[in-house]
Parts: sequence; C-alpha cells; structure tokens
Amino acid sequence: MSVSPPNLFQFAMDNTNDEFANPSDLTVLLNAIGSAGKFISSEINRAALRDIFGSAGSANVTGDDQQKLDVIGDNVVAEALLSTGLVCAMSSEENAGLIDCGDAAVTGEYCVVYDPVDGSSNIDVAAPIGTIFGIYRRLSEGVPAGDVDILRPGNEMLVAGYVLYGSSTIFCYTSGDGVHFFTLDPTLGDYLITEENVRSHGSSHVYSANEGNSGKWHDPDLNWVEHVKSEGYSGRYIGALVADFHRNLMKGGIYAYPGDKSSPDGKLRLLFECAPLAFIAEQAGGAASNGKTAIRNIEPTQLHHRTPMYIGNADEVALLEGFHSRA
Ligand code: AFP
Repeated sequence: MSVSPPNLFQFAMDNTNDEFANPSDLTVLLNAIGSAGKFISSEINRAALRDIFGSAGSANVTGDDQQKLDVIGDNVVAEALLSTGLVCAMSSEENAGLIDCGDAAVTGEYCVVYDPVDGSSNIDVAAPIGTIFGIYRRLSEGVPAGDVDILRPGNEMLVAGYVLYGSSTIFCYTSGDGVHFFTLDPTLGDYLITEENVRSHGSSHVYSANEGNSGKWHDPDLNWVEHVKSEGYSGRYIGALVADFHRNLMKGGIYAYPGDKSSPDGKLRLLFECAPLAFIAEQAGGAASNGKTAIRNIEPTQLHHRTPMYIGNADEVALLEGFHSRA
C-alpha cells in the first residue's frame, strides 16, 4: 500500500517557526487561503455553466473592470481569513480601503494583502489565473489595526504565496525557509506536496513582457528588449502575472512590466502582486527589481501603490538592471 505524500496542513505544522505567535498559526492561515482556493478553482471550472463569466459591471479602485469572479473571489478569501479570528487587517486589490475585521482588528496577530483573482481578463478564455497573498505580523498593539500595519515593505513579510488555477491547481508558499509547491488532488480535495525547496530555473533565454506597449517604453527597456531579441530569446506571455511568474520559476526566464511614458509606475500593485512574488523569487534564488531597487525594499506609500517590476532568474534581472544603470 502506498503512503500519500504530506498535505499542506501536515507540512505547515511541521515547518512553522518562531516568527508566529502560536505554532499552529501558519497552518491555520494557509488552510484558510487553501480552502478559498479550492472554492475559486471549482467556480472557475464551472464558470460558463454558472453564468459567472464576464464583467460585474463595476470598476475597482484603480479603474480596472471587475469581473464577476473578481468579486466572488474577493469575498471568499476575505471570509475564509476572517473565520480564523487571527487576522486584524486585510487589504485587497478589489477594495479601496482596509477590509473590516471586526473584533479581530484589535486581537488578531496578522495582516494579509491579496489579489483574489490575478489575470482576471483570462477567465473568459479558460486561460490560467491565480490568487496571490502576503502575510505580515501586526505592529500596532491594543488598538484596531490600521494602515501602519499594512503599508510595509516586502522584506517584513512573514509568508507569501499563490494559488495557480491552470491545467492543475497549484498552491505555492514560502515562510522564509524555501519555496514549496502542493498540487490539489481533486478526488481527495487536498493539496499534496509535489516539490519541496523549489529553486529558480537557470537562465533559459525567455522573456515575458507585453511588447505591445513598447511604443511607450523608455530607452533602457527598449534597449534591453532589442538586446535579448538579438541574443535569440523566446517570448512567452500569458497575461496573468502569477502564471507567467510560475512558468519562469519552473522553466527559467524573466518577467518584465516596465513603467512607461503614460504610466510611469507601470501597472502592477506593489502590495498585492509584486512584494509577495518577490519574496518567493528570492527564496527560490531568483530576484525582483524595479530596475534600480529590490522590490522587497520599496516602502509603499498607499495601499494601491504601483511599481515597475522585473522578476525571475537572478542573472536575467541583473542584466536588465545594467541597462537601467547605464541610462
Ligand atoms: P487583472 O487582474 O486586472 O487582469 O490584471 C492582471 C495584471 O495585473 C497581471 O496579472 C498581468 O501580468 C498584467 O496585468 C497584464 O497586463 P497587460 O494586459 O497590460 O499586459
């Protein structure tokens, strides 16, 4: 009889550390996000059948058209985290301000930032999307948690991860001790470990960027992209950061979303997208930069702070930074 590999619950229990208030907290928080991920995964799989494709007819705080699944995913993740009683502050890409955490705003120990459905324009075409999250330990004491607990650089993050809804559903996380992948077994309804201590793939001459925007790019990015093309790099762009990031982590490459002449800070959100993935990239031996500074060292000035980002193989990010430092 074969023994099943450890599930997410067992693995997190065995791999907690003393950064957490209680040894079980990591497990409880990951379990909550994992449960939300199972629900979102099943909703995505049945989206056409349940008429939850398409726009919700609203825009989020940064003006993006909200999809029905953005709204569903946002509520599901928030409710799962609130049910733990451990979360004092939450902020998501879909909300202008902090999400109300009730009594736990005073008693909870953790703050969570998340993008419930990253790449939501992929939903209607059955292409990959994902949920991204980051968790901090609170700073304030004895008062309802506020912006001070959330507006923090990625280098203060305790845990970061994502759930990728692709040809299979993958749960990835780091708590500062390596990066681990779990795959959802739909028959068991459980995430089982499929790769421990993932290492960023070596350089494989792949770049992921929306080159359709290059007419607005600045010279360092134009020079870099001409260079990589002259070196014979391949382009791979899914249009969902979490999916492009995961592909490059496993197969090698660099993802680039530069600032440009009409959007100097680019499109991506520092708290909900960039800082969590930067933590994962670094833990896997990769790197993430805004062209000059490590993403994890950037102090957010507002919840929806945007930043250019280049992330992936460390040598590829260093090459890109060279073009920016010579500018
Ligand atoms: P949405 O979640 O609003 O679809 O945004 C996704 C995203 O922030 C990121 O996941 C993609 O890499 C990027 O946008 C794609 O943007 P472009 O459509 O401008 O290439």
